[in-house]
Amino acid sequence: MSTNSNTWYDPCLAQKFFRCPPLPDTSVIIVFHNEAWSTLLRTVFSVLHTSPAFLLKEIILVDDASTEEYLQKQLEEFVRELKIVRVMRQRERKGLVAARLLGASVAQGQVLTFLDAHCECFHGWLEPLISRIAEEPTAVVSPRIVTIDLNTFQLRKPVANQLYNNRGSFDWALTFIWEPIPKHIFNLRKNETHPIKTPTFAGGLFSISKSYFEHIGTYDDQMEIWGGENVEMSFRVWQCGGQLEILPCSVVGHVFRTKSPHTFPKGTEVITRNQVRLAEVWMDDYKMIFYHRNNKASAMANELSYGDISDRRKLRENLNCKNFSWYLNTIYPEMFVPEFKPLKFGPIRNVGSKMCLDVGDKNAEGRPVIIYQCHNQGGNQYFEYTSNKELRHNIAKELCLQAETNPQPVRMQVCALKKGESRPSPHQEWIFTQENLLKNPSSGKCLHVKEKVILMDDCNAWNDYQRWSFS
Ligand code: UD2
Ligand code: MN
Repeated sequence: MSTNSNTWYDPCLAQKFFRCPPLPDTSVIIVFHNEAWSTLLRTVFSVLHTSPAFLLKEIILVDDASTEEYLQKQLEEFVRELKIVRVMRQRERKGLVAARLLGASVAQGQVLTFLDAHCECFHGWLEPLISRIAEEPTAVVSPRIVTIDLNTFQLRKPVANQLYNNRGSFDWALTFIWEPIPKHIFNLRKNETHPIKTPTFAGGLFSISKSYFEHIGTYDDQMEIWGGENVEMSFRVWQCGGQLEILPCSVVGHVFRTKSPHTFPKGTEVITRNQVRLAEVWMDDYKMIFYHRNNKASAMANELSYGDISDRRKLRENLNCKNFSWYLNTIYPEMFVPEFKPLKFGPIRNVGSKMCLDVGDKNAEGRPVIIYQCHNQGGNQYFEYTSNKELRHNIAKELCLQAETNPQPVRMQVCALKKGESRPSPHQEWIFTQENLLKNPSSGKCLHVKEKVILMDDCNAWNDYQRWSFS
């Protein structure tokens, strides 16, 4: 028996993990590309220092064609002393999926535990993960991830006795995001020892039974470099009968970076390609919601230039996986599903300035909208005119164009109309008039570009700065 030597939460501390029948052991797989020596070794040593020996079979470091000199011979010689640590090389840069698959293919543990190369494991991190898999072999389990400060490299320990309150979500551009656990679910939580079901996972730090990993189709091995594989695996695990969980008693630190440190040998388009592959395999008609928001993805889908996905479709069939609508209704009923066929969607061009309405920033909530060169990429210039006559920008949050009283600029605000309702708040209702004005009926005013500021003004069909086209 091993006790969880976690120090920040009594119920976690009190957990006992029995060795009879013996718990499975695990191979820890850490893939890296040009990772700094200190962060990589910190990850390795923290695993060695915090994992009970009987659970830790080996640590496999998989180098994804790093070019840094110190990661070559020097690294191999250094870890040779550590006995259960070894280095494998992927000669050609292929990305994290291929590297993880290479590690998994030689792993000897019964459980695979993946970690990013800039982590620090906290005492007692491993026992909950392994014992949960022993109890439920179809569970794919993640630790609670805490932040290692990007500048000071300090680990921010969890606040004692505060219940963990995050789970994984995604937006309709298919990026993984965190969200607070909805109140009605949070209120059912008794303590941290219970698994939290999560609609998606961050994808870097998790344990899975090795045989279940193989059963459920490992990864899409055509996904390159970085991105998309976490959302793919999230949908796949749920749709094909598994479960994704966060175990808050298990705590691991991770350095979250603000900018990608990676080079993309074939361009960042590989991320879009990975996303299109996952949308085509798992999302059924809901893929259209993604394509509306990402013109490049939509073009790739039309040109069929995302590679062959027949093996992945076959996998879905062989495993008898449920459809995406089941996933949304059963696993993630809280997810807002935008309209499949809004009345109009795309960029909104102002006739007078020949520029486009733009939310200006990814976090657009509460910000004035701006006018910007039309770029036809979707993103910040994506709007849809819903059947309820709102102008929504809804890639992540559901934001609506809101008429303010002149001289206040017009802003993006959280849409007042919620799932299942049909009348928008008066300030968020818009009519496209025959003269191409955008009119807010409650105030009787029209959307107007005045010296680059967008505000409400008396309607004037002769003023091109009040005329708009939705392409
Ligand atoms: C998150 C995940 C990451 C992965 C990614 C989506 C966490 C904490 N992190 O972003 O694991 O799922 O989303 O793809 O859940 N790497 C390579 N070759 C490459 C690129 C990256 O080996 O071409 C390695 C990299 O050194 C690192 C790991 O893959 O160890 C993940 O990359 P990241 O740390 O840049 O991803 P992150 O944390 O931003
Ligand atoms: Mn990372």
